[in-house]
Amino acid sequence: MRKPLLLIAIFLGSINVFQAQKLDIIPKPVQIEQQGEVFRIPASVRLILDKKLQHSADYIRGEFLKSTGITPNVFIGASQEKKSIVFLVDDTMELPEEGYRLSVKKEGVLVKGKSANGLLNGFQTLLQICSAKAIEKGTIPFVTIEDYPRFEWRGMMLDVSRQFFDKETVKNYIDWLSAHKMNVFHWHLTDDNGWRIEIKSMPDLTLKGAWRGPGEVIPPAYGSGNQRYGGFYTQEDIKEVVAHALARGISIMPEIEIPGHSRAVIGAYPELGCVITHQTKSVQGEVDNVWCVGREENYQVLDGIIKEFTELFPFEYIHVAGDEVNRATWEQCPECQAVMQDEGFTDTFQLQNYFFRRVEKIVEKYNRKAAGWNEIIKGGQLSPKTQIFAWQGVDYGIESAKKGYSTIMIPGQYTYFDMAQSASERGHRWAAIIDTERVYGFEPIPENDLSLDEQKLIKGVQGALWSEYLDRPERFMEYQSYPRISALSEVAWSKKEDKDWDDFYSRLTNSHLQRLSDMGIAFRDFPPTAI
Ligand code: TNX
Repeated sequence: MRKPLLLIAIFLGSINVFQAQKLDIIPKPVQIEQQGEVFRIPASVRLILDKKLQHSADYIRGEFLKSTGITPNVFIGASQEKKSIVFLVDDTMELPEEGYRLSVKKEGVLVKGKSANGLLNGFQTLLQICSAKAIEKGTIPFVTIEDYPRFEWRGMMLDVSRQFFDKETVKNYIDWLSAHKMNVFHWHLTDDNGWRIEIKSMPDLTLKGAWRGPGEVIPPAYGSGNQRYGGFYTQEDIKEVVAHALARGISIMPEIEIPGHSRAVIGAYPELGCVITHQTKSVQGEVDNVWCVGREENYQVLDGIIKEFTELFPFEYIHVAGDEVNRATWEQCPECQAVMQDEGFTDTFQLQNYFFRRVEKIVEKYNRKAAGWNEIIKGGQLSPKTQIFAWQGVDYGIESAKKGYSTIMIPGQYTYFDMAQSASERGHRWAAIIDTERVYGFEPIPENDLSLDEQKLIKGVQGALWSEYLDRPERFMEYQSYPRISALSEVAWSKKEDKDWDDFYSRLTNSHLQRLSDMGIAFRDFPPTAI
């Protein structure tokens, strides 16, 4: 008697699984149930947005039209009218902050979340459902979804110093992140090869420091030939991009590269560097690229720069770098040596720690927290609020968490998208050759090496696109980013136990690559479209 029932159950179960896969959502939601029927979107559909989502109204209207071909009538406020699509904040819901529930029924579509960003995540899922290959345009299958992220920090960094990307390109980049439910854009705004943000109190940072090549203070670099090359964002541009990101649920963490990687700054304001006779080179072969940390006036200058950053960026973190500092410079600098003697330091990592303790104080004075690359945990304690970005490898993230710091895993070996994707492709190779499957296989929590409390300090995961090798038309940046960021988004969002490369690959190739194409992304195809 029981066997047939069991068989029917297995049969129905497999239909359900089959249907769920047809929606091809990336990153994969936590729970999804389909009912088989569809909601037909009326031509005059009403989209009713909670007032907490007002800042996203234009964005939502535009994206809905692109995905469905239907222009919605958008209303702000609360209403449960039939056949409409309703987005409602309910802060009493038992769901993580950025989670959402989505239901599509005969009566209409309801997206509920605890926060505006939760609703935006639900909106991205809705857009993906509407654009899945198996779905008839203008319809939405009946479905119930409950979904929330695994990690609260799901970031991506773009280096706009080595190559400059204009503000429209950056805005597009942010749109694509948002489509993958990523929530932090880490904007690497300064480096040896160009300072890209207008600072009113120090105009030469951009007048001089944003340009390289003949006649400029920064030598030509990374394939830009002998042409004058450069560009920067005005403060108005920055405000525009920050608002654009906010409407898409993305926070922007700006980065100021200090005290190393500062050739552009020191070219523009030589007095900020150390006065030394024997130059040594940084890892990337630069000279004169380190701030003098022994000169008192430099801390006032930094205070002024950080102040302007905090006026432009509302996010809680300011990234103050600290990677690959050519500390040998400080060994020859009398002012740095004087500080070392006064403080009783025996090595330059202690001097680096002294510098960052002072920078943290400035950042915290403006009610923000500092973030930095993993080298800054050397040489002494930091403020417990400071957040560490473990780029040199998972072991560095383990060390950071063991020391009690909030840690973001961004290991070069898995999430550096400037690395080549196969042996024959362009890109850096120092960390690894990284194809999409390798990114997908990355596990950010090294369970065997950390206690449960330490594991909680792994706040999230991030990718990085350094741009030394992006010296080709802009679209090369897209080729390096996608679909590797699609894989990263699933590492960051979906449950560990739900990860399955074959299943991801089928969702990717079945529907998602087409979505990337529709967004205008010149992604790397399978097999690669060679470069
Ligand atoms: C190391 S990652 C750097 C960057 C380079 C990158 C190239 C990090 C914090 N520093 O300056 O662009 O390698 O892969």
